[in-house]
Order: sequence, then C-alpha cells, then structure tokens
Amino acid sequence: MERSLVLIKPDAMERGLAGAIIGRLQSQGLKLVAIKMLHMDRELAGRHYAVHREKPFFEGLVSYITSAPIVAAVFAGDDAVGAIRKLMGPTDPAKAEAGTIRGDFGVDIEHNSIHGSDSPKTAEQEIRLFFGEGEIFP
Ligand code: IDP
Ligand code: MG
Repeated sequence: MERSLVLIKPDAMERGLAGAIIGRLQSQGLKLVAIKMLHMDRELAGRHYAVHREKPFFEGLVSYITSAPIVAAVFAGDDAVGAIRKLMGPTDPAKAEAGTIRGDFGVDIEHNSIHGSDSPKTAEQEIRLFFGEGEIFP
C-alpha cells in the first residue's frame, strides 16, 4: 500500500481547518495510519524543504512553516501520493479549481494550507522525518 506524508500548514491550522482537510482525504478512501501535532523547528523545516534551499522563497517558507503548530499525518492507499496531489490542487491556490483543498482553503502560493509528498520515494523520506515506524499503524 502506498503512503504519503500530509502536513496541515499554519494558515489552515489558524483557521481551524485541520478536521475539514483530513475529512476530505478520508472521505476519498485514503486511510489515516499516523497523526500528530507538532511545532516544527528550523532544523526540521530545513530538512523537509531541503530541495528548496536555494530558492528565493526558502527563508520565508521556513519562517512560515515554523510559525505555528501543525498537524502531520500519514495516509495510505492505492496511488496515495497521486490521489492526494489531485485532491490538493496545484501549489498556487489562484490556479487551483474549486473543490480542491488549495482551491477552497488556500490563501496564496505560500500559504496554501496543505503539504502532500510528490513521489512515493520522497514520501518515505518525508515520513521518516516526522514518524517512527512504531507510530504508524498497519
Ligand atoms: P508543492 O507544495 O505543491 O509540492 P513546492 O514547489 O514543492 O510545491 O513548494 C513547497 C512549498 O513552498 C509550497 O507548498 C509553498 O508553500 C511554498 N512555495 C512554493 N513556491 C513558492 C513561491 O513562489 N513563493 C512563495 N512560496 C512558495
Ligand atoms: Mg513539493
């Protein structure tokens, strides 16, 4: 069964949208297999967003993702990575269709409510940053 890491980002947490977003994923048949609330520090943010280290938006992204407690979760299912990316919509909420999570809840290209892994391989790497195997249920 494929797995993906999901983060409910600060903009969504601050507006009380964690339950709504998790509910959308569950209602599409994705299985919640791990969940926790945490306040990311700069080190974890740097590791999670390592591929973006050279981007002009990196510093702002780290400040944002560490600005408030978030929810981290692992969802499992057939094509979980692709299915979640589809339900999320594109990075920029302005380009996301209504009915997608970012289209309905995202504020702007940075404050876009949800993270979902972009491939099965990065999913497993990202999951390891946030969860021990003992915290993930079969
Ligand atoms: P993704 O979250 O859709 O996979 P990525 O390109 O991996 O998008 O970017 C990671 C995160 O960095 C985005 O979700 C968003 O929060 C932020 N981000 C991406 N592009 C920009 C930008 O041009 N300006 C500000 N923040 C950005
Ligand atoms: Mg990405």
